[in-house]
Amino acid sequence: MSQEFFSGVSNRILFGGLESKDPLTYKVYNPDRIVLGKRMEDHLRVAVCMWHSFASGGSDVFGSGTFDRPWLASGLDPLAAARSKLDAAFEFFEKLGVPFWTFHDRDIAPEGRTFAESAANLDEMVDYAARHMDRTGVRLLWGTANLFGHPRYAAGAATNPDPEVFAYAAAQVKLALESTKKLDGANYVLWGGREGYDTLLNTDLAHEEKQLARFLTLVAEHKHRIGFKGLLLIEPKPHEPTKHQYDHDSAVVHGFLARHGLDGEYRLNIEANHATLAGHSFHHEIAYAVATGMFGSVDANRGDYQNGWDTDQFPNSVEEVALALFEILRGGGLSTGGFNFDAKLRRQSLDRNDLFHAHIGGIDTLAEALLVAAEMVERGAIDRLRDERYAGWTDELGKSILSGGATFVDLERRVALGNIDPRPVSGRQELLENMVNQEIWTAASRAKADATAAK
Ligand code: XUL
Ligand code: CO
Repeated sequence: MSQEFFSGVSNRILFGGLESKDPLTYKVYNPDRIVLGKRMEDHLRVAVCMWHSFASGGSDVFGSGTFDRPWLASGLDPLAAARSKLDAAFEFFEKLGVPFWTFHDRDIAPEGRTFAESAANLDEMVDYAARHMDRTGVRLLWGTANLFGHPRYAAGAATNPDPEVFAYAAAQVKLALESTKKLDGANYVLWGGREGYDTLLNTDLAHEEKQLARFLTLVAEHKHRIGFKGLLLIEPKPHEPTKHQYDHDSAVVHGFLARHGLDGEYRLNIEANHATLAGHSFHHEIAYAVATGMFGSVDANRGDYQNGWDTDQFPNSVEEVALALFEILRGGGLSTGGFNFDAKLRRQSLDRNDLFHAHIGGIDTLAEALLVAAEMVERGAIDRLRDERYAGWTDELGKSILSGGATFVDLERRVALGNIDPRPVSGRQELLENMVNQEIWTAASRAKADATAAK
């Protein structure tokens, strides 16, 4: 048994219910609870990420790390430190009781002096992670490559003006994809780290589009060559680190993929704070992805209403997550995707145990939101109002328009005859908003009743 890093938490975090006074229990999340015929754990497929939670010491642009993370101490042998980091992470995953984890290649294995040395480090750490996964039963939701940290990627990876950087990025993604396959990952993610520009004055947009399309084609080709069965996911983000990121939002990525014949190969990984950075709601990005058949997975977090950057806080709004989950459930639920906590502690939350509090709160928020969304689906009242709005399209006129039978000439004739005289009807927005709130309040009072009954 390796060193215990979270000795302040001796047991696995269990469901305690709303009445529990112990902050180290779940108040709502109960993995085996059946919701719409499926276990809560299987609905949410929660994952903890390596980068924010284990590879970062809490530094920001104004100051150095503040977190108590012995596995990141300076002066350690890089591979020994990488092993300790994974030991700490798997101890945490196991105690938290989550089914999945996620990582970038460089989160788990240090970059070497040469590419060959980096590759050997990754190989060694992938084997080490595999042993932890076998021991704990924790599975890999997705792997990815860090194509933004090293100075060679300052001007982008696939969209770098230098083809040698493209080649280097390709080599790195090849190994990260193969590592993900080795660890039986459910998906592989591509977030466009520095694929974008800081100034148009030095940027050839048309050329960079061609490069990015070529890169994504090569990723898909390699996926098929090695027989990786997981989904390839692209994670949209509008800006940061570059002024303008090419994968701006779901609709832009979808359009790009369709333009290059790649929409059958990729799905979307939607991050809540990236949605709000793009001027959308999280709900919008999820709804767009579900509506177009492009939904894949979620990076769970939230932004700050006052800030224009990616604060990556843990989610705590039941309403925000419930609206997203409502769309996901209506679309048939998650398949290979999950809810990955791409979220970080505030710099002053420096205790190791703050990692538990952050994840427990985030997971309970997801769980409560799931109960609300399931109720919205089951009750069906919101769907009925929506269906009513579109009822005309099931009549003869609507059908003839959509089937292509009716031309402009036919439609003009019918309108001119005076048979068509549309009347505006209420969109009922406030009523619908009240219905969502009613589900939130009902779910909260039901949880209270459950807790009282259990006493
Ligand atoms: C950055 C971000 C990434 C991706 C994985 O904003 O979200 O951590 O999720 O590269
Ligand atoms: Co993310």
